[in-house]
Amino acid sequence: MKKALITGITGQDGSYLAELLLHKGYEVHGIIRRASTFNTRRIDHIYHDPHNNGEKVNLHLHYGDVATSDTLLDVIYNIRPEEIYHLAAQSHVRVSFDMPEYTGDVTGLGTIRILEAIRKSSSNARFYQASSSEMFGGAKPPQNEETRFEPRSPYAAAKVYAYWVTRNYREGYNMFATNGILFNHESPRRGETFVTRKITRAVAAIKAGKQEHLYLGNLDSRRDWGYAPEYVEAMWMILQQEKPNDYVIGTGEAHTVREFLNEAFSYVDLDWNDYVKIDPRYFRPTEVDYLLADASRSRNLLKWEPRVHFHELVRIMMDADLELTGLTPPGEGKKILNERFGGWHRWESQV
Ligand code: NDP
Ligand code: GDR
Repeated sequence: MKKALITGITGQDGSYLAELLLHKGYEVHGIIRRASTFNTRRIDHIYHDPHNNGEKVNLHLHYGDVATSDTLLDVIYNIRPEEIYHLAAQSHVRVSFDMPEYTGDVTGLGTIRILEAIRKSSSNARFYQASSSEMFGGAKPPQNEETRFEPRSPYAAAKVYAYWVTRNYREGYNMFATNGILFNHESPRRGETFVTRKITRAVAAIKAGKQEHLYLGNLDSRRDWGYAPEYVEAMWMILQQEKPNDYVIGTGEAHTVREFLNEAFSYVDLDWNDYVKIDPRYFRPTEVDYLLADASRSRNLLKWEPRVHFHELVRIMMDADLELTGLTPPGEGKKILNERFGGWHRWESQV
Protein backbone atom coordinates (compact mmCIF):
# COMPACT_ATOMS: atom_id res chain seq x y z
CA MET A 1 0.00 0.00 0.00
CA LYS A 2 1.46 3.36 -1.04
CA LYS A 3 1.61 6.12 1.56
CA ALA A 4 0.98 9.79 0.83
CA LEU A 5 1.27 12.88 3.02
CA ILE A 6 -0.91 15.92 2.29
CA THR A 7 -0.37 19.34 3.85
CA GLY A 8 -3.49 21.50 3.59
CA ILE A 9 -5.71 18.40 3.72
CA THR A 10 -8.60 20.37 5.26
CA GLY A 11 -8.77 22.76 2.29
CA GLN A 12 -10.71 22.45 -0.95
CA ASP A 13 -7.98 20.62 -2.88
CA GLY A 14 -6.65 18.63 0.07
CA SER A 15 -10.06 17.12 0.73
CA TYR A 16 -10.59 16.04 -2.89
CA LEU A 17 -7.04 14.74 -3.15
CA ALA A 18 -7.45 12.67 0.03
CA GLU A 19 -10.65 11.21 -1.42
CA LEU A 20 -8.92 10.39 -4.70
CA LEU A 21 -5.92 8.73 -3.04
CA LEU A 22 -8.08 6.68 -0.67
CA HIS A 23 -10.08 5.57 -3.71
CA LYS A 24 -6.80 4.46 -5.32
CA GLY A 25 -5.95 2.39 -2.23
CA TYR A 26 -3.37 4.70 -0.63
CA GLU A 27 -2.76 5.11 3.07
CA VAL A 28 -3.26 8.86 3.46
CA HIS A 29 -1.71 11.08 6.11
CA GLY A 30 -2.66 14.71 6.56
CA ILE A 31 -1.25 17.60 8.53
CA ILE A 32 -3.90 19.71 10.26
CA ARG A 33 -3.67 22.87 12.32
CA ARG A 34 -4.87 23.01 15.87
CA ALA A 35 -7.88 25.35 16.01
CA SER A 36 -10.39 26.27 18.71
CA THR A 37 -13.22 25.16 16.44
CA PHE A 38 -13.44 22.09 14.18
CA ASN A 39 -11.63 22.66 10.88
CA THR A 40 -12.05 19.19 9.40
CA ARG A 41 -15.53 19.70 7.92
CA ARG A 42 -14.36 18.91 4.37
CA ILE A 43 -12.82 15.56 5.35
CA ASP A 44 -15.16 14.33 8.09
CA HIS A 45 -16.96 12.06 5.61
CA ILE A 46 -13.77 10.10 4.86
CA TYR A 47 -12.37 9.97 8.39
CA HIS A 48 -12.97 6.88 10.51
CA ASP A 49 -12.39 7.06 14.23
CA PRO A 50 -9.56 4.61 15.06
CA HIS A 51 -11.47 3.63 18.22
CA ASN A 52 -14.32 2.12 16.20
CA ASN A 53 -13.51 -1.57 16.32
CA GLY A 54 -13.06 -3.34 13.05
CA GLU A 55 -13.11 -0.26 10.85
CA LYS A 56 -10.19 -0.08 8.43
CA VAL A 57 -8.38 3.21 9.01
CA ASN A 58 -6.54 4.52 5.97
CA LEU A 59 -6.68 8.22 6.79
CA HIS A 60 -4.46 9.51 9.58
CA LEU A 61 -4.24 13.09 10.83
CA HIS A 62 -1.27 14.76 12.51
CA TYR A 63 -1.06 18.18 14.12
CA GLY A 64 1.41 20.53 12.48
CA ASP A 65 1.86 23.97 11.00
CA VAL A 66 4.03 24.88 8.03
CA ALA A 67 4.92 28.16 9.76
CA THR A 68 7.32 26.11 11.87
CA SER A 69 9.45 23.04 11.22
CA ASP A 70 8.47 21.65 14.68
CA THR A 71 6.68 18.49 13.65
CA LEU A 72 7.33 18.34 9.90
CA LEU A 73 10.57 16.40 10.13
CA ASP A 74 9.11 13.93 12.67
CA VAL A 75 6.02 13.29 10.59
CA ILE A 76 7.98 12.71 7.39
CA TYR A 77 10.63 10.62 9.15
CA ASN A 78 8.09 8.42 10.96
CA ILE A 79 5.62 7.91 8.13
CA ARG A 80 8.10 7.53 5.28
CA PRO A 81 5.57 8.56 2.62
CA GLU A 82 6.27 7.82 -1.04
CA GLU A 83 4.45 10.97 -2.14
CA ILE A 84 4.13 14.39 -0.49
CA TYR A 85 1.57 16.89 -1.74
CA HIS A 86 2.30 20.31 -0.28
CA LEU A 87 -0.95 22.27 -0.53
CA ALA A 88 -0.93 24.24 2.74
CA ALA A 89 -0.83 28.00 2.21
CA GLN A 90 -2.38 31.33 3.10
CA SER A 91 -4.15 31.10 -0.23
CA HIS A 92 -6.19 34.31 -0.44
CA VAL A 93 -4.67 36.93 -2.74
CA ARG A 94 -6.58 39.93 -1.28
CA VAL A 95 -5.72 38.87 2.28
CA SER A 96 -2.04 38.66 1.31
CA PHE A 97 -2.03 42.47 0.97
CA ASP A 98 -3.32 42.74 4.55
CA MET A 99 -0.96 40.05 5.89
CA PRO A 100 2.09 40.22 3.60
CA GLU A 101 4.68 39.02 6.09
CA TYR A 102 2.60 36.11 7.33
CA THR A 103 1.80 35.12 3.74
CA GLY A 104 5.50 35.15 2.85
CA ASP A 105 6.23 32.97 5.85
CA VAL A 106 3.50 30.36 5.32
CA THR A 107 3.10 30.36 1.54
CA GLY A 108 6.76 30.93 0.68
CA LEU A 109 8.96 29.65 3.50
CA GLY A 110 6.49 26.85 4.28
CA THR A 111 7.69 25.10 1.13
CA ILE A 112 11.35 25.17 2.07
CA ARG A 113 10.50 23.85 5.53
CA ILE A 114 8.94 20.78 3.91
CA LEU A 115 11.79 20.40 1.40
CA GLU A 116 14.33 20.58 4.21
CA ALA A 117 12.39 18.02 6.25
CA ILE A 118 12.48 15.68 3.23
CA ARG A 119 16.20 16.24 2.75
CA LYS A 120 17.14 15.90 6.42
CA SER A 121 15.13 12.72 6.87
CA SER A 122 16.80 11.19 3.77
CA SER A 123 13.34 10.61 2.38
CA ASN A 124 12.92 9.52 -1.24
CA ALA A 125 9.42 10.94 -1.35
CA ARG A 126 8.19 12.50 -4.57
CA PHE A 127 7.21 16.11 -3.89
CA TYR A 128 4.38 18.17 -5.36
CA GLN A 129 4.36 21.97 -4.89
CA ALA A 130 1.02 23.75 -5.31
CA SER A 131 2.22 26.50 -7.61
CA SER A 132 -0.21 29.00 -9.05
CA SER A 133 -1.15 30.87 -12.20
CA GLU A 134 -1.03 33.99 -10.00
CA MET A 135 2.76 33.81 -10.49
CA PHE A 136 2.19 34.95 -14.10
CA GLY A 137 0.46 38.08 -12.80
CA GLY A 138 0.88 40.76 -15.43
CA ALA A 139 2.26 38.48 -18.16
CA LYS A 140 0.41 38.45 -21.48
CA PRO A 141 -2.02 35.53 -21.98
CA PRO A 142 -2.02 32.67 -22.78
CA GLN A 143 0.52 31.56 -20.17
CA ASN A 144 2.53 28.33 -20.22
CA GLU A 145 5.57 26.84 -18.48
CA GLU A 146 7.92 29.14 -20.43
CA THR A 147 6.07 32.38 -19.59
CA ARG A 148 8.01 34.82 -17.42
CA PHE A 149 6.60 35.36 -13.93
CA GLU A 150 5.35 38.87 -13.09
CA PRO A 151 3.81 38.44 -9.61
CA ARG A 152 1.34 41.16 -8.61
CA SER A 153 0.71 40.37 -4.93
CA PRO A 154 2.57 39.22 -1.82
CA TYR A 155 0.83 35.87 -2.32
CA ALA A 156 2.10 35.53 -5.88
CA ALA A 157 5.62 36.60 -4.91
CA ALA A 158 5.64 33.98 -2.13
CA LYS A 159 4.51 31.33 -4.63
CA VAL A 160 7.31 32.34 -7.02
CA TYR A 161 9.81 31.79 -4.21
CA ALA A 162 8.28 28.39 -3.46
CA TYR A 163 8.36 27.48 -7.16
CA TRP A 164 12.06 28.26 -7.45
CA VAL A 165 13.16 26.47 -4.29
CA THR A 166 11.28 23.41 -5.54
CA ARG A 167 13.27 23.55 -8.79
CA ASN A 168 16.42 24.27 -6.82
CA TYR A 169 16.01 21.15 -4.67
CA ARG A 170 15.26 19.11 -7.79
CA GLU A 171 18.49 20.26 -9.41
CA GLY A 172 20.69 20.49 -6.31
CA TYR A 173 19.66 17.37 -4.42
CA ASN A 174 18.31 15.25 -7.25
CA MET A 175 14.86 15.21 -5.65
CA PHE A 176 11.72 14.22 -7.50
CA ALA A 177 10.36 17.72 -6.86
CA THR A 178 7.61 19.06 -9.13
CA ASN A 179 5.47 22.16 -9.61
CA GLY A 180 1.86 22.01 -10.72
CA ILE A 181 1.09 25.52 -11.96
CA LEU A 182 -2.65 25.39 -11.51
CA PHE A 183 -5.05 27.99 -12.81
CA ASN A 184 -8.14 28.82 -10.73
CA HIS A 185 -10.17 25.77 -9.87
CA GLU A 186 -13.45 25.84 -8.06
CA SER A 187 -16.09 23.52 -6.64
CA PRO A 188 -18.92 23.41 -4.11
CA ARG A 189 -16.13 23.06 -1.52
CA ARG A 190 -14.42 26.29 -2.55
CA GLY A 191 -13.75 28.67 0.37
CA GLU A 192 -16.66 31.07 0.81
CA THR A 193 -14.63 34.25 0.24
CA PHE A 194 -13.29 33.40 -3.24
CA VAL A 195 -15.33 35.14 -5.89
CA THR A 196 -17.03 32.13 -7.53
CA ARG A 197 -18.32 30.64 -4.29
CA LYS A 198 -19.20 34.07 -2.93
CA ILE A 199 -21.40 34.50 -6.00
CA THR A 200 -23.04 31.05 -6.03
CA ARG A 201 -23.82 31.22 -2.30
CA ALA A 202 -25.26 34.70 -2.67
CA VAL A 203 -27.43 33.73 -5.64
CA ALA A 204 -28.88 30.84 -3.62
CA ALA A 205 -29.48 33.09 -0.59
CA ILE A 206 -31.09 35.79 -2.77
CA LYS A 207 -33.32 33.19 -4.47
CA ALA A 208 -34.35 31.93 -1.02
CA GLY A 209 -35.18 35.48 0.09
CA LYS A 210 -32.43 35.47 2.73
CA GLN A 211 -30.14 38.12 1.19
CA GLU A 212 -30.80 41.36 -0.68
CA HIS A 213 -27.50 42.40 -2.27
CA LEU A 214 -24.10 41.05 -3.19
CA TYR A 215 -21.06 43.31 -2.74
CA LEU A 216 -18.11 42.68 -5.04
CA GLY A 217 -14.91 44.35 -6.30
CA ASN A 218 -13.47 44.26 -9.81
CA LEU A 219 -15.84 42.59 -12.29
CA ASP A 220 -13.53 42.94 -15.33
CA SER A 221 -10.77 40.50 -14.45
CA ARG A 222 -10.64 37.30 -16.48
CA ARG A 223 -9.89 33.90 -15.05
CA ASP A 224 -9.47 30.41 -16.46
CA TRP A 225 -11.83 28.59 -14.08
CA GLY A 226 -11.85 24.78 -13.91
CA TYR A 227 -13.35 22.08 -11.70
CA ALA A 228 -11.21 21.23 -8.65
CA PRO A 229 -11.62 17.40 -8.58
CA GLU A 230 -10.06 17.18 -12.04
CA TYR A 231 -7.12 19.31 -10.90
CA VAL A 232 -6.27 16.97 -8.03
CA GLU A 233 -6.24 14.14 -10.58
CA ALA A 234 -3.57 16.16 -12.40
CA MET A 235 -1.54 16.50 -9.16
CA TRP A 236 -1.49 12.72 -8.83
CA MET A 237 -0.54 12.26 -12.52
CA ILE A 238 2.38 14.69 -12.12
CA LEU A 239 3.88 12.47 -9.42
CA GLN A 240 3.43 9.28 -11.50
CA GLN A 241 5.67 10.49 -14.37
CA GLU A 242 9.07 8.99 -15.04
CA LYS A 243 10.87 12.31 -14.55
CA PRO A 244 10.08 15.34 -12.38
CA ASN A 245 8.84 18.37 -14.30
CA ASP A 246 6.61 21.46 -14.03
CA TYR A 247 3.16 21.53 -15.58
CA VAL A 248 0.52 24.17 -16.31
CA ILE A 249 -3.03 22.94 -15.64
CA GLY A 250 -6.05 24.89 -16.88
CA THR A 251 -8.98 24.73 -19.28
CA GLY A 252 -7.77 27.16 -21.97
CA GLU A 253 -10.96 29.22 -21.63
CA ALA A 254 -11.17 32.53 -19.75
CA HIS A 255 -14.21 34.51 -18.57
CA THR A 256 -14.77 37.73 -16.65
CA VAL A 257 -16.25 37.90 -13.17
CA ARG A 258 -19.19 39.67 -14.86
CA GLU A 259 -19.76 36.63 -17.09
CA PHE A 260 -19.70 34.38 -14.04
CA LEU A 261 -22.35 36.59 -12.44
CA ASN A 262 -24.51 36.43 -15.53
CA GLU A 263 -24.24 32.65 -15.80
CA ALA A 264 -25.03 32.09 -12.10
CA PHE A 265 -27.96 34.51 -11.73
CA SER A 266 -29.57 33.55 -15.03
CA TYR A 267 -29.48 29.85 -14.03
CA VAL A 268 -32.25 30.70 -11.52
CA ASP A 269 -33.95 33.32 -13.74
CA LEU A 270 -32.57 36.39 -11.96
CA ASP A 271 -30.81 39.46 -13.43
CA TRP A 272 -27.54 40.14 -11.58
CA ASN A 273 -27.81 43.89 -12.30
CA ASP A 274 -30.67 44.04 -9.80
CA TYR A 275 -28.59 42.70 -6.92
CA VAL A 276 -24.87 43.38 -7.33
CA LYS A 277 -23.19 46.45 -5.82
CA ILE A 278 -19.53 47.44 -5.98
CA ASP A 279 -17.59 47.86 -2.75
CA PRO A 280 -14.08 49.27 -3.33
CA ARG A 281 -12.98 47.37 -0.21
CA TYR A 282 -12.68 44.32 -2.46
CA PHE A 283 -10.35 46.00 -4.97
CA ARG A 284 -6.71 44.96 -4.82
CA PRO A 285 -3.79 47.43 -4.85
CA THR A 286 -2.55 45.59 -7.95
CA GLU A 287 -4.88 43.36 -9.93
CA VAL A 288 -4.20 40.43 -12.23
CA ASP A 289 -6.29 41.17 -15.28
CA TYR A 290 -6.16 38.17 -17.52
CA LEU A 291 -5.14 34.57 -16.85
CA LEU A 292 -5.55 31.98 -19.59
CA ALA A 293 -3.81 28.61 -19.57
CA ASP A 294 -1.87 27.11 -22.44
CA ALA A 295 -1.82 23.58 -21.03
CA SER A 296 -0.31 21.87 -24.10
CA ARG A 297 2.47 20.22 -22.11
CA SER A 298 -0.04 18.59 -19.74
CA ARG A 299 -2.21 17.51 -22.63
CA ASN A 300 0.75 15.93 -24.42
CA LEU A 301 2.73 14.43 -21.54
CA LEU A 302 0.15 13.78 -18.82
CA LYS A 303 -2.75 13.18 -21.23
CA TRP A 304 -4.75 15.44 -18.90
CA GLU A 305 -7.87 17.07 -20.38
CA PRO A 306 -10.58 19.00 -18.54
CA ARG A 307 -14.03 17.42 -18.73
CA VAL A 308 -15.87 20.29 -17.07
CA HIS A 309 -15.92 23.78 -18.60
CA PHE A 310 -17.17 27.17 -17.43
CA HIS A 311 -20.86 26.73 -18.22
CA GLU A 312 -20.99 23.34 -16.45
CA LEU A 313 -18.85 24.47 -13.53
CA VAL A 314 -21.29 27.25 -12.68
CA ARG A 315 -24.17 24.77 -12.79
CA ILE A 316 -22.40 22.29 -10.51
CA MET A 317 -21.66 25.01 -7.95
CA MET A 318 -25.14 26.51 -8.23
CA ASP A 319 -26.92 23.16 -7.74
CA ALA A 320 -24.86 22.50 -4.61
CA ASP A 321 -25.44 25.92 -3.06
CA LEU A 322 -29.16 25.90 -3.89
CA GLU A 323 -29.41 22.51 -2.19
CA LEU A 324 -27.47 23.74 0.85
CA THR A 325 -29.88 26.68 1.12
CA GLY A 326 -32.81 24.27 1.20
CA LEU A 327 -34.03 24.94 -2.35
CA THR A 328 -34.57 22.33 -5.07
CA PRO A 329 -31.91 22.94 -7.73
CA PRO A 330 -32.66 22.71 -11.47
CA GLY A 331 -30.25 19.73 -11.44
CA GLU A 332 -28.21 20.37 -14.60
CA GLY A 333 -24.95 20.40 -12.59
CA LYS A 334 -25.65 17.11 -10.86
CA LYS A 335 -26.54 15.53 -14.19
CA ILE A 336 -23.24 16.68 -15.73
CA LEU A 337 -21.29 15.10 -12.88
CA ASN A 338 -23.13 11.81 -13.19
CA GLU A 339 -22.56 11.70 -16.94
CA ARG A 340 -18.92 12.80 -17.10
CA PHE A 341 -17.32 11.80 -13.86
CA GLY A 342 -15.86 8.57 -12.61
CA GLY A 343 -17.64 9.17 -9.33
CA TRP A 344 -14.76 8.90 -6.88
CA HIS A 345 -15.84 12.07 -5.09
CA ARG A 346 -19.12 12.55 -3.34
CA TRP A 347 -21.85 15.08 -4.03
CA GLU A 348 -21.82 17.81 -1.42
CA SER A 349 -25.01 16.87 0.42
CA GLN A 350 -23.37 13.49 1.11
CA VAL A 351 -20.32 15.18 2.64
P1 NDP B 1 -7.59 26.45 0.73
O1 NDP B 1 -7.43 27.82 1.21
O2 NDP B 1 -8.96 25.86 0.57
O3 NDP B 1 -6.79 25.44 1.73
C1 NDP B 1 -5.57 25.82 2.29
C2 NDP B 1 -5.13 24.73 3.25
O4 NDP B 1 -3.89 25.12 3.86
C3 NDP B 1 -6.10 24.48 4.42
O5 NDP B 1 -6.12 23.12 4.73
C4 NDP B 1 -5.48 25.27 5.54
O6 NDP B 1 -5.83 24.81 6.82
C5 NDP B 1 -4.02 24.98 5.27
N1 NDP B 1 -3.11 25.91 5.94
C6 NDP B 1 -3.11 27.27 5.87
N2 NDP B 1 -2.12 27.78 6.60
C7 NDP B 1 -1.48 26.72 7.16
C8 NDP B 1 -0.39 26.58 8.02
N3 NDP B 1 0.28 27.66 8.51
N4 NDP B 1 0.02 25.34 8.39
C9 NDP B 1 -0.64 24.24 7.95
N5 NDP B 1 -1.69 24.31 7.12
C10 NDP B 1 -2.11 25.53 6.74
O7 NDP B 1 -6.78 26.32 -0.62
P2 NDP B 1 -7.04 25.39 -1.92
O8 NDP B 1 -7.39 24.04 -1.48
O9 NDP B 1 -7.92 26.12 -2.85
O10 NDP B 1 -5.59 25.41 -2.59
C11 NDP B 1 -4.60 24.44 -2.23
C12 NDP B 1 -3.23 24.98 -2.59
O11 NDP B 1 -3.16 25.24 -3.99
C13 NDP B 1 -2.84 26.30 -1.92
O12 NDP B 1 -1.45 26.26 -1.72
C14 NDP B 1 -3.18 27.35 -2.96
O13 NDP B 1 -2.40 28.50 -2.77
C15 NDP B 1 -2.82 26.61 -4.23
N6 NDP B 1 -3.54 26.98 -5.41
C16 NDP B 1 -4.92 27.01 -5.43
C17 NDP B 1 -5.59 27.29 -6.59
C18 NDP B 1 -7.08 27.32 -6.63
O14 NDP B 1 -7.63 27.85 -7.60
N7 NDP B 1 -7.77 26.73 -5.66
C19 NDP B 1 -4.87 27.57 -7.85
C20 NDP B 1 -3.42 27.47 -7.73
C21 NDP B 1 -2.80 27.19 -6.56
P3 NDP B 1 -7.16 25.35 7.61
O15 NDP B 1 -8.30 24.55 7.04
O16 NDP B 1 -6.86 25.05 9.01
O17 NDP B 1 -7.29 26.81 7.29
P1 GDR C 1 -7.78 34.70 -7.23
O1 GDR C 1 -9.25 34.28 -6.81
O2 GDR C 1 -7.37 35.98 -6.68
O3 GDR C 1 -7.72 34.54 -8.73
O4 GDR C 1 -6.91 33.57 -6.51
P2 GDR C 1 -10.47 35.14 -6.23
O5 GDR C 1 -11.68 34.30 -6.42
O6 GDR C 1 -10.19 35.65 -4.88
O7 GDR C 1 -10.52 36.41 -7.24
C1 GDR C 1 -10.76 36.26 -8.63
C2 GDR C 1 -11.03 37.63 -9.24
O8 GDR C 1 -12.29 38.12 -8.77
C3 GDR C 1 -12.14 39.48 -8.41
N1 GDR C 1 -13.17 39.86 -7.42
C4 GDR C 1 -13.29 39.36 -6.17
N2 GDR C 1 -12.56 38.43 -5.52
C5 GDR C 1 -12.95 38.09 -4.25
N3 GDR C 1 -12.27 37.13 -3.58
N4 GDR C 1 -13.99 38.73 -3.63
C6 GDR C 1 -14.73 39.69 -4.24
O9 GDR C 1 -15.65 40.24 -3.68
C7 GDR C 1 -14.37 40.01 -5.59
N5 GDR C 1 -14.87 40.88 -6.51
C8 GDR C 1 -14.14 40.77 -7.61
C9 GDR C 1 -10.73 39.56 -7.88
O10 GDR C 1 -10.29 40.92 -7.84
C10 GDR C 1 -9.99 38.68 -8.87
O11 GDR C 1 -9.65 39.42 -10.01
C11 GDR C 1 -7.31 32.21 -6.49
C12 GDR C 1 -6.79 31.58 -5.20
O12 GDR C 1 -7.33 30.28 -5.09
C13 GDR C 1 -5.29 31.47 -5.21
O13 GDR C 1 -4.85 30.71 -4.08
C14 GDR C 1 -4.86 30.77 -6.48
O14 GDR C 1 -3.45 30.68 -6.53
C15 GDR C 1 -5.39 31.50 -7.70
O15 GDR C 1 -6.80 31.54 -7.62
C16 GDR C 1 -5.01 30.82 -9.00
